[in-house]
Order: sequence, then C-alpha cells, then structure tokens
Amino acid sequence: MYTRILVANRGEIALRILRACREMGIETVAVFSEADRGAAYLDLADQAICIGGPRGGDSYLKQASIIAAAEIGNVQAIHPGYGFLAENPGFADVCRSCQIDFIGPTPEAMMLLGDKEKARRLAKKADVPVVPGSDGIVESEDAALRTAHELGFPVLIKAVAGGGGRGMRVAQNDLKFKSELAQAQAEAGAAFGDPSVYLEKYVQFPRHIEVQLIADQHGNVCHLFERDCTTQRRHQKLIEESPAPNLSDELRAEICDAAVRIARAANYTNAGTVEFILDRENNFYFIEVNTRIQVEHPVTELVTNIDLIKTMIRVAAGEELPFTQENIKPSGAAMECRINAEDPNHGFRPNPGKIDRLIAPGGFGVRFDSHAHSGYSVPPYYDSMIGKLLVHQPTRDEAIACMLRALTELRVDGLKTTKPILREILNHTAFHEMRMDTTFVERTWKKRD
Ligand code: MV4
Repeated sequence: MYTRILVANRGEIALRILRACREMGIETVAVFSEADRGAAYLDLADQAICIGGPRGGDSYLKQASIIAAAEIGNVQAIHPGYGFLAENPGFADVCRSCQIDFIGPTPEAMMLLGDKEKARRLAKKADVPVVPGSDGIVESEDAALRTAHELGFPVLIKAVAGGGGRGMRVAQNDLKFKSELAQAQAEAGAAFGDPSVYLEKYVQFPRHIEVQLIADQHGNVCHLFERDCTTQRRHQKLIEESPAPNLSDELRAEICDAAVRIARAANYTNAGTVEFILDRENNFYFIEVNTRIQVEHPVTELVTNIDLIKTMIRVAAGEELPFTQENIKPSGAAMECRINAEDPNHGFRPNPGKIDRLIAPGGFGVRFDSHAHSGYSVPPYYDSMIGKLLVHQPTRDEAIACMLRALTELRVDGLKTTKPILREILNHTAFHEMRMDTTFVERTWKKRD
C-alpha cells in the first residue's frame, strides 16, 4: 500500500481525498494555487506545495508543476479527483512514465472512452442499446443529411471529443441542417482540436440515469447501482439521488449489467460512471462514460456503505476489490443537493466572495461535504460549488423531508447560493411524483432568468 499520495485537486474533493488518506494511514501532499493559499482544508495534508497562480492553466492544470510537486513530496501515487487533469490521458501517461501511480483508469481506457463515437461503437459491440444514429462519424454533408432524414428530426450533432453536454447541437429540421452541421464541426475543432461529429436521434424529455462502476486490476468489475441525475440545469446537475425512482428492478438490473459489459469491453479499471438516458417509454440508451470519480459519488457511498475514494486507492495499489457483486446490497434512499455560490435570480451567474458565517446542518442521515467555513472566501477562478448537502433515509419521501429540513438549517451568510431553487424543486409536486425530465428546471424556472 502507498505511504504517500499527492492530491492533484482543490476544494471539497481534495478534502474528501485527504480525509480518506488520513483514515488509511497514508501521508498526503496537497498542491494549491496562490488563490487557495491558506485554505483550511490544506491543514489536513502532511505537506502543502504551491504550484502556481490562480488560473487553472497556471496551477491545477500545469502537469510539470504537479509532477515536480510529486517528486519533491516523494509520493508513490497521485489522485486527480474530478475536473482539471482527471480525464487527461496525457497526464495519466506522464505519471506512468514517471513511475507514479495514477489513481484512476489507464490512459488507454481513458482515450478509448473519451472518444464518444468509439465508446458508442464499443457499446453496440457489447449489446448495449445506443440511440439510433449515424454509423460512425459524419463524412460528408450529403451523407449526414440523408442520415438525418432517416432518423427523423430533431437530431443531435455530437462532437466525438465532446461530452458532458459540451460539443452538442440540436438540429430541428433540414432547413438549416447543413449550416448547423458546419458550425458544430467548427466549434468542435476550436474547442477540442477535433472537428469530427456523429449524429443521434434527439430523445426528447429524457431522464438521466448513470451507473457507478468500480473495477480492479484482476478482472473484477462491479457496479454500485445507479444515480438519477435528471434534475439539472444546462448540464449543471442540481439534485442527484439513488435509487432512481419509478425504476423497476428488472430495468435496473438491465441498465447496471449493461454498464458492467461496457467496462469489461473497455478493459476498464478503477472508478468510472456510465451515463444512460431513459425515454418516456422506459427504453434506455447508452450515452457516454465518465472516466473519473464524480461530484455526486457520495450518493452511491450512502446507499451502498462503500467508501469509493478508499476503494479507488486500494485498487490503484493493486489490491482486489474487497467485495463481490453479490455482497453489494443498497439500502435506503440518498439524495444530494449541490450548494453553489451562484445567483438564481440573475441567471445563476457565479457569486464569489466572503462567507460571513456558515452553519452546516447535521442530525440523523445528514452529510455535508464542503471545504468552506465561516470567513472563507470563495475564489472566482474555479467552479462555484461550495459544498454538497446529502441525506440518507429509509425512503425517498423521508429523504426529501430531511433534505428540506437540512436546507433550512444551512446558513451561508454573505453569498447568494442555489438554496432557493433547490427548495423550490424539492417542494414541487413534479419532483415528488418524479415526473421530471432534463428540461424541467429550465422550463419551470425560466420566468426568473
Ligand atoms: C442525449 C440526449 C437526448 N438524446 N442524446 C449528452 C451529454 C450527456 N451528459 C447528456 N447528454 C444527452 N444526450 C440524445 N440522443 C439528452 C442528453 C442530456 C441533456 C441534453 C441536453 C440538456 C440537458 C441534458 C441533460 C441530461 C442528458
């Protein structure tokens, strides 16, 4: 097992990893930018090294600085967290060439699944349903238009190198299709350095279901069941929950088993998440794989009682999974609300600044994962999430009641946060009756934008 690990991230996920390491008796090296100097969570690390200026490109994305800190800190492994370099195969490769373990999948698996069209092809080969679409990337305008007509509008034009909602464009009809296709290719080329796109039938008003995977280096692959992430706004998730409501056990098993087949086909190791959409007739379709630990991983930890960060570290160090699929019996209902420093009454624009007073909620079944505290200043350089409020209760209705109570207790004085919209959604009958789809928030909250 490792004796020292570098945490190549910041904020709540850095704190999450520092906590897991301390419990495992593993020493830690934290890295921080000038903007995070003095942050309280850094005190939990055995060593903290400044790696550059506030901008991501000058610090948390600067591979040479992180590797230098790893050498100075004499670590055996690096945990990338999520965002920044977590899904960068080049960085995982640099770690490998420096004989530093990357706590995550291999560069090969990351590259394969990071290409959304290759991932789609791999899903097809693994008998996993994919959305009807083009057979491969679009080669010519005319061929694309023919395919679009065969699929029936609206169609989605998706960048091969995109993901997470980036590099995606809806084409409503054939009038502007060619110009929309050209624009999508230009945007993909500019944003990802690869203009390749593929087409998919646009599944209207879907639910967004994702399956947590964990695999070791000895061929053991487990799913840790699903999370429903349908309640989101412009690809920013607001509320995530497990189990997905109104999902039959048969359909749950089908979706989770499909995710395991994809992991095996990709030779996947460590933690990952397979994303699906569910249409109104309860047909599910593979969308993409996220080759990282995700913000919402604690939702799964609560219902399975498995510490995903500790398991990632053990698996990266070569240990076998400490459980089998049969051992994993989820219990209760877990829910997560993202507390972002954003102003819901001004288009959710970031609202960085000083938190005069923060009072975290507690009580039975409440978990608050946050690096913030009274007097903490939320920097403007990074994403606006200041913490995740989670609850775990026997039933979904009790989870909603507990979340509403915990949100009432949560105080973040001095900053505007997403708390009001979270309360509004949690009080909405559509949410209680799970009549949500990925456009619900935008449709119901639009009046305030
Ligand atoms: C889709 C889709 C509907 N039809 N693909 C792509 C990125 C991934 N994270 C979610 N994505 C989607 N792919 C087809 N063929 C719906 C989504 C989707 C979504 C799309 C637009 C706005 C918000 C969304 C939230 C979840 C899923």
